[in-house]
Amino acid sequence: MPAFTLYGSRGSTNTDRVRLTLAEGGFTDYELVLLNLQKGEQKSAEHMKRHPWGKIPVMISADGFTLYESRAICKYLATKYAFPLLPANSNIEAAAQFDQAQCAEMLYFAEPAGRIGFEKFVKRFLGLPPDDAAVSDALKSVEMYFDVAERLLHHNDYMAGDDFTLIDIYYIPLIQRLFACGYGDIIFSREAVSAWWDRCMNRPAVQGMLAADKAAAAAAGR
Ligand SMILES: N[C@@H](CCC(=O)N[C@@H](CS)C(=O)NCC(=O)O)C(=O)O
Repeated sequence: MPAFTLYGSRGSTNTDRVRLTLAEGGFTDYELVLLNLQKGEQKSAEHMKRHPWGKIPVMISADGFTLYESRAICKYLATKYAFPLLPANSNIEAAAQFDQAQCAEMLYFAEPAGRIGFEKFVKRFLGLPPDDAAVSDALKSVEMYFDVAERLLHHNDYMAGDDFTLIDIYYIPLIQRLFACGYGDIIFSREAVSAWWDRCMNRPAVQGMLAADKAAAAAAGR
């Protein structure tokens, strides 16, 4: 029996955040159950028992422990299986900087970047036109975000300090979504941000997962 089941969806940035964490930890003893969001499977009575807001991802351990919210799942798994992606608990300052970096990522980056992904990517699958005003507003916020990140990354190699952590993983799926929407220049036009992105993308586990996903999508004709 696998250690846990991860309920997710193909092409879900929040699911990919957890999958990247597992890939970085070299952890494969889990079952991935894919829900079809277009069919509304995340709102089924069965799934609503796992996630009170009817969303993915959710993980349920072999002994029934259930957890939702991608970042909480990533942190739980990294702690439980000792993935080297968290600051040492004994280093109170590093742990506080990690929390600070997580808040910045979640509130100042993921919120507007997620809006762009929804307007330009998800709506295409729903057959709906993007709200251009919402996109341009969110783009301004993301540009401003990376202006600040550019200054910070001149002093730190990674988003939470000197080491690659979960925080860097948290960015990857939504930045890839920005690339898919044609906004890669937000990253490439900033020297330190671009160098940080290369460091993240050149990690063997990240490369391996992205290559496998690309091959699977090509095989499925997506
Ligand atoms: N903050 C949540 C966001 C979860 C979320 O919005 N998931 C999306 C898929 S990426 C979803 O379930 N959408 C379907 C819906 O809201 O019905 C997390 O980090 O897990």
